[in-house]
Amino acid sequence: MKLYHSPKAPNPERVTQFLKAKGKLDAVEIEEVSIMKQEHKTKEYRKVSPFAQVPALILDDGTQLTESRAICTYFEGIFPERNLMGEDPKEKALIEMWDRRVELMLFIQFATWFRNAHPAMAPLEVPQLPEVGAKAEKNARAMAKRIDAHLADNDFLAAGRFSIADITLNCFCGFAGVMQWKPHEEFANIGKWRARAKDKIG
Ligand SMILES: N[C@@H](CCC(=O)N[C@@H](CS)C(=O)NCC(=O)O)C(=O)O
Repeated sequence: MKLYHSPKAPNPERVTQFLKAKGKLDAVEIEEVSIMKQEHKTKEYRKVSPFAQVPALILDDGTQLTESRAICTYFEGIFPERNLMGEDPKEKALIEMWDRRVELMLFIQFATWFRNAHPAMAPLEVPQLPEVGAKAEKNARAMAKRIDAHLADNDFLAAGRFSIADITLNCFCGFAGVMQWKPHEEFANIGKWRARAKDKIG
């Protein structure tokens, strides 16, 4: 099994932090792909990931898996300890609910802002649309505020314990720095939560 990874890119980081939290990072062969050098757009890499995205996981039988959450679901199945996606139907649903909220309402909004506003993204986002970026920034900031309010009464995002939802939010906090935004410094509850989450990832 081989994992194609781009260090510092948030979706690949979601998978490696997930493995790290399980103590299984060393169990997987990792090959690095440079997005900035556009290595993910080569003919060779498109055989691994037809949509030219990172991460991608190739199983020993040749099965291709992309989408960071789907790859995490696979790892949750083969490395059940520590459980990060829920033990019972209620936990599974709560964790998925928060993970999707973070991904769709914060992470993707932020990525849309970044891709449409940052000069380094110009070769990848053609054309860049400043108005789209501005709208997405507003959405991301509003969602960060809602998450901060939720964390005022909760140590972790979902089900009263550390889960993939916290990993997704932790990756987001690191990624936000590309726009000089530090939600964990701007929002006190996110800041306290992040210290707890980092402790669990190791
Ligand atoms: N929904 C996908 C998104 C994957 C994705 O967008 N990966 C980024 C890196 S964080 C990428 O490959 N970007 C290359 C590009 O946009 O050209 C997932 O969760 O894995």
